[in-house]
Amino acid sequence: MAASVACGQASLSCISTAKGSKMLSTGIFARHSLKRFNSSKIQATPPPSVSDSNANRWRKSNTLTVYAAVRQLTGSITKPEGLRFVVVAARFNDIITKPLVDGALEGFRRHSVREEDVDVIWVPGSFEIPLVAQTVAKSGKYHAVICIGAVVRGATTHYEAVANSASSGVLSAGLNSGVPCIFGVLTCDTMEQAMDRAGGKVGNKGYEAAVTAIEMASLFQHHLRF
Ligand code: INI
Repeated sequence: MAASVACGQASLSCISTAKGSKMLSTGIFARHSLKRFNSSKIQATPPPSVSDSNANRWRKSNTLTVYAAVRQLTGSITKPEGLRFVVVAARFNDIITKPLVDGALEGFRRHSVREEDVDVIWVPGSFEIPLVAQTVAKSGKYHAVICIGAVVRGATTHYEAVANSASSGVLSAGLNSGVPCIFGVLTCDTMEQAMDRAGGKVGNKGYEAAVTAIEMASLFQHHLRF
């Protein structure tokens, strides 16, 4: 049983259909008037800013087919109870990695992860992250590992080697352990770009990594235990 719902940038939420089954809706879906064609097919009305001649194009590009009987599994970032995390951080370029770690800890705090459920391990450089990440991931003590480093092209000739080793190594750590290993290693051309992402104008990638870790840990804990 398929249903068409409007799809916008707003986050997904659930509504009930006439038959009581759950369907996904979006902010646009909620904001604009709805026509119910049958128990499962729903269409949103374009907002007033969309002209009549563009209305059909709007409907087409803002419509997502949702199958009411298909389960949509996703992790939660609002219920971190019982989840434990470890941050593996590189000291190299610590002018960048310290604020990234702070950002990650702030991300945990703001999402109600208790301080005692987070450990931080420091390693010399980003090249050392994957082995430690894999070791802690396999320990069974944590539900997700956050890897934090800063590889800056301008500062090294072996940028490619360190950056590639860190990214493929963190990927392997996750695949080999079955525990989410989140890639919070910045790979930037300049120090300025790195600073922009460590609490500067582009935000804090450590904070984002923490939120990703919570969602992935929750997804595995609640939906992927086969
Ligand atoms: N480590 C980093 O985390 N970032 C870098 O930019 C970097 N540079 O520029 O070389 C770096 N090098 C150290 C590397 O990670 C290892 O610690 C070292 O090679 C010893 O294995």
